[in-house]
This record gives sequence, structure tokens and C-alpha cells, in this order.
Amino acid sequence: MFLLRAQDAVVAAIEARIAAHTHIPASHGEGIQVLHYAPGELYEPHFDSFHEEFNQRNGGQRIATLLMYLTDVEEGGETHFPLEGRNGLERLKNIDYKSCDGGLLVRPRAGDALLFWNVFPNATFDKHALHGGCPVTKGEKWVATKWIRDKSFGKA
Ligand code: PD2
Ligand code: ZN
Repeated sequence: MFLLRAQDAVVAAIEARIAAHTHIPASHGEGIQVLHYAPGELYEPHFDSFHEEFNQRNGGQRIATLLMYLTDVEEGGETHFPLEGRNGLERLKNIDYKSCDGGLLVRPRAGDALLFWNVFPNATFDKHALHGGCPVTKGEKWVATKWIRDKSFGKA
């Protein structure tokens, strides 16, 4: 589900903290998205950045993503960056997107937040930002996502 930006005092306080930590004004954020994964569920690897102009008309590019882990997960559910690390792009040649090995795995821990950049500082596309959510194999996973644009995002 999606929350509206500053829809209540708690959400506004979280967004103020995100702005303080990222140094990007809260007005550049989309509304927080809350995700739930039951056992067996996953998020296939993807880029959060946009290629087409249409999705950038309001707010421009999604330059950064902040994931806030709301639960520990008993097993699985890591956020996976398959192309991250030394020679990571070499893995593009024979990548098994569902394998969840190679690259960087971030284990969800309640209270942790993970900030990553979807583009280089000059706003060009960064393939290393490919990421997915590995299957939850035991327990459940709740996470809240804040996508951050390079310009003010209206009506969030
Ligand atoms: O839940 C995750 O780990 C995850 C993985 C990839 C969330 C997102 N993408 C997202 O919300 O963009
Ligand atoms: Zn994503």
C-alpha cells in the first residue's frame, strides 16, 4: 500500500529524518510504499530508475531509494544487488536472476534502513543498482520504501 506524504505526524517525522540523513528535501520523496512478503514471495530484480520520459514528468528521475526494514525475517528475504562489487557487471553475461547469490546481500533487520543510489552523481543510469528481494523462506517480511526524485514530486 501507499501512504501519502506527511499524511500524519508519524509519517511526517519519518520523512523529516529521511531528508536529514539523505540531504534531499522531503518534497522530492514519493509517498512511502509498504510491502509485505509471505513465505515464498519475492521481488524480482529490477531498476527503480526510469528510462522513459513519461514517468519523469513529475519529479524527474528516481535518484535514490531508501528501504526501511520493519521486521526481522527468520530466513531469506534479503535485498540482493546481483551486480554489485568488483567486476560485478561481468555477472550480467550469465546471470540467474532468481538465484540470490553473487553480489551484495543485505539481511533485513527491524529498525535498519538501507540507502542506495540508482544513478551516478551526473544522473546517468547505473547498472550496479539492479536489485531484488530474495524469497522469504521462513517468517514474513515487512518493508517500507521511499523513492527519492531529483526534483520536487507533486501530489504525493
Ligand atoms: O523488499 C525489498 O527488499 C525490495 C527489493 C527491491 C524492495 C524494493 N526493491 C523496492 O521497494 O523498490
Ligand atoms: Zn526496488
